[in-house]
Amino acid sequence: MDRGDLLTAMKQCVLDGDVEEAARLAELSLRQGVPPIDSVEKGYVQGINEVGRLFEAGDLFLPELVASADAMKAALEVLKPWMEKAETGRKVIGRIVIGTVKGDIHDIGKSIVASILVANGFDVLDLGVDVSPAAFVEKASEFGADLVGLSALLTTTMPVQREVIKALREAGLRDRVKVLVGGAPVTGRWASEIGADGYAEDAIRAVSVVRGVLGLP
Ligand code: B1M
Repeated sequence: MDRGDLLTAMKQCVLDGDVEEAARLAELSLRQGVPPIDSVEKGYVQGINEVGRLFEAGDLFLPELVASADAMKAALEVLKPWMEKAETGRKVIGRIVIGTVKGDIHDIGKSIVASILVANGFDVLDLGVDVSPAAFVEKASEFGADLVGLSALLTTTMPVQREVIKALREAGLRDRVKVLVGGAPVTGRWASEIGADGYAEDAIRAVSVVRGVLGLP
């Protein structure tokens, strides 16, 4: 299968919610030397974005959305170690605590961002989903984080990003812990409005934004 066909098949298996096929294609892409981030962004993500559009239009329902997310996650499980391995052997250049904010269980994008940051030399503590402001504060302090990354996929959970920033300020951590926000509904304008230090549209951009925010060369 050539690379174009492989990426198309990746998109299709997410649309079909086909978990086995998603994992099989991920293995195949590794054998064929396709960079894992290309498989994710140019293959599987195209499928889940299309699923989102169909769901919004009412042409697809929650069980199908769940099946597609499961297929996406099966592929990520295969690709994650390879994404994180891409640039190993470098020293740790920063410590990051990341999570999806309280009330929100979307974790696919956040996990991709976490893996790409690991691959680029950051020590990343992933708190998972539905993380409260208090938990972000506690873990950022314990971990000695330079930056906290907040993912939100729902318009209703975006305000929790602001609450985390407030909680960091109240805990006296805000002057030494930077904040990056992201997630499909989040914008640069929103980031400025809530006083975040940075916003990244996708995982690749997150790396350069984090480097900039932390003043790394
Ligand atoms: Co949900 N969902 N969902 N969902 N879901 C959306 C977000 C939605 C836009 C779909 C739609 O209607 N078109 C809609 C939100 C509408 C809104 O808020 N206005 C929606 C809804 C309504 C819901 C439920 C309420 C549905 C229901 O129950 N009736 C429910 C809410 C549950 C909850 O969180 N409380 C729900 C549930 C689910 C599933 C569980 C079925 C599943 C998630 C499974 C999982 O994550 N484990 C799911 C999915 C899969 C989606 C869509 C289709 C895809 C999300 C995704 O994984 N995208 C989504 C539609 C969409 O976003 N287009 C949708 C792929 C991923 C790679 O992209 O997450 O955007 P993304 O991440 C990108 C960038 O945004 C960025 O980098 C990533 C990689 O490039 N990024 C960051 C993300 N986080 C970042 C953090 C950073 C920096 C960059 O720094 C810290």
